[in-house]
Amino acid sequence: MTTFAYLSQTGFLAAPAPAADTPFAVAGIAWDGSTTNRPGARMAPRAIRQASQMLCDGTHPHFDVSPLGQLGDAGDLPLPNTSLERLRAALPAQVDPLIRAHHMAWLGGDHSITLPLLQAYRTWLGRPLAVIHFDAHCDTWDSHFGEASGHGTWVYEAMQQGLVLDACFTQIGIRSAGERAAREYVADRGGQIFTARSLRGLESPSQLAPVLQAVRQRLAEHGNPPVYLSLDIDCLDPAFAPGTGTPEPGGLSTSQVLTILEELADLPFVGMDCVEVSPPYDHAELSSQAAAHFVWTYLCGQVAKRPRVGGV
Ligand SMILES: [Mn+2]
Repeated sequence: MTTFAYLSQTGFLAAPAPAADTPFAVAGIAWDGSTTNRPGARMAPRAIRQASQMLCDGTHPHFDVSPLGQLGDAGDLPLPNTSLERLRAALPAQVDPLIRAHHMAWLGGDHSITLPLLQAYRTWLGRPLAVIHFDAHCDTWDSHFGEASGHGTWVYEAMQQGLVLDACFTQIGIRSAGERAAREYVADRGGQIFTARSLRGLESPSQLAPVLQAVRQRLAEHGNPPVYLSLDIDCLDPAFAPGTGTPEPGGLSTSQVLTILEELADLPFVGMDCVEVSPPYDHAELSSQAAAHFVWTYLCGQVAKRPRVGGV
């Protein structure tokens, strides 16, 4: 089974297909059937790969490592692309072997892909995960324009399904319109929310130190559980990432996000996704460049601290 999106192309950082023992891998989930506003995220994996070509040898200036040699690109998963139910039904057979073989970075796709990914990690690890969630949107709605599941419901569903540790769920960059019950849902469940407003003017490691410390302390209080990173590109201000489906002005800067990713790289991460890049609405590849830098920074932070979390 193939989709239009399953095309031969150069891998992320020009990495080859992963071998069985390749420590790290990326894979694309080119699905945007749950987008509620501007579509196009199905085209993001190839745009992010294209943007990553500018990273040359991949050596990161902060971590002083390159993931090349330890990284493979498994391409875009061949999946149904018009039915969320069928997409989610088809995902485990492809996702499960990848997360057991490699530390994965998933290239979305809209944000509805994160729920089945968390289900896969929850099953694999046998325990709920901590989550660090960058987003303009809380994604805690219990229905989405008349549908029970979509790209704005996965946080609610993940908590309802026991996939995540509510107290170790951290949201960063939240600012969209929404009723209090949705906006504060994660905090009401015991998690932490750092709104975009609360982060205005905080960019350097020292300025962000209270935020970083709060995240660390919460994880430490719960035995430092495995952490999943879900990074919606619309956490960024549209000035930094115009190419996204539901842009929200007044967002984070690329530097703010990079500071947090760099400073928290030592947390026990088990995987990440970067979602909601919409290339048709991008300008000068700003959004796909930011996404490529975020994924690359995450991977370099993990490469720098090998051996891997969990020993796999
Ligand atoms: Mn969002």
